[in-house]
Amino acid sequence: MVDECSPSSTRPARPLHLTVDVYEQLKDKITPNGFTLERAIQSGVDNPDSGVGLYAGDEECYSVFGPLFDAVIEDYHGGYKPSDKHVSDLDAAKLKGTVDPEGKYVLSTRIRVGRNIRGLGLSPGCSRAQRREVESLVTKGLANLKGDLAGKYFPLNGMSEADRKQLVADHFLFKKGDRFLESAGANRDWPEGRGIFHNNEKTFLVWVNEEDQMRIISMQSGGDAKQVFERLVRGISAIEEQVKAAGREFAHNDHLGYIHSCPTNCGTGMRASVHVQLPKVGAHPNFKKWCAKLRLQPRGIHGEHSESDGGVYDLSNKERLGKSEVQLVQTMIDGVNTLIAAEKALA
Ligand code: ADP
Ligand code: CIR
Repeated sequence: MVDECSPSSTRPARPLHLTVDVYEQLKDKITPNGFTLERAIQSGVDNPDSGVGLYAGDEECYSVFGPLFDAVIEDYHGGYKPSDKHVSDLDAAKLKGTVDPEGKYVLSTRIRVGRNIRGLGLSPGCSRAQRREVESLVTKGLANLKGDLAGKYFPLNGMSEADRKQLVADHFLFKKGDRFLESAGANRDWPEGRGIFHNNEKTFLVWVNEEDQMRIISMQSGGDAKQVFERLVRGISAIEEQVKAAGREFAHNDHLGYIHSCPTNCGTGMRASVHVQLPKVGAHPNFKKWCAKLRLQPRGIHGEHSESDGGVYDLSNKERLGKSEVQLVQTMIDGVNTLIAAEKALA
């Protein structure tokens, strides 16, 4: 059932999925890991300006609270139905073209995916012991990576404030979760169990125990999305091998793809972004409309909920579920090139 929230001055009307019926049906249910409906909706209750307002504390939330998660997923992911199947495709050779071939507009390209390990709680619902187990398992695996993927793990606990700030300013490291993640319970015991792994060049990075247990990231200067994707795919596969060697597996199913704490990330968990200079297009009153039409999500250059700086925007694929990784990187490449053409036309 879908009703309309009453419009307020601070937020647009949008479908309400937590109806009285759904609440009554789910309010006393609990997952095997002990996660409740109350905890899943806490972020949305505390933050009425949430875009989604729902988090999973474990993989089972998606089935135990299915009537709510299914409705939110169908709404966010463009009509994705409970019977739909998600197909992954990580073949970098299929990508066509590159972003900004003239090299005039794109400053850098970054592609990240999220991964979580089956049986260990997601960030809003994991125990302290589970979080430590994730850190130990993941960092042991990362220590075995070879070649250009080899690097070092830097725990947040004990990192100097100057180093931390520099890594954040250089777009490599996450900040403490925002008010949405705080209410969701994802910041508990901060900074314990969290950290960042990176190779020497800082082109391959893994965030440990942030919003998801792992955020696997490939990034570099310029617009060679194919090279960034190719490195990411090798990284994912090397990490999966390590996870399997430890007798574990990624949380995944044929319907939701890779399971994430936020239902917006299910499927590929992938965000392929560029930092791109578009001062004229970005200032145009139709900018957001154009992005929506091109299936792009604009962000500021200091991460989600930040503002643009000097006409530079973070543009990425908006969708993550029901389309493959290759399709979504291609959406980003094609959409950004369209906006670069518009920028030239406005000049
Ligand atoms: P996520 O992509 O992991 O959902 P954020 O939007 O918060 O999270 O971005 C995390 C960090 O990555 C921020 O510092 C952001 O500026 C940086 N970032 C995102 N895209 C790019 C890019 N194309 N080039 C350089 N840094 C980027
Ligand atoms: C919201 O509902 O607005 C926040 N919980 C964030 C939703 C987007 N999810 C995300 O960036 N992972």
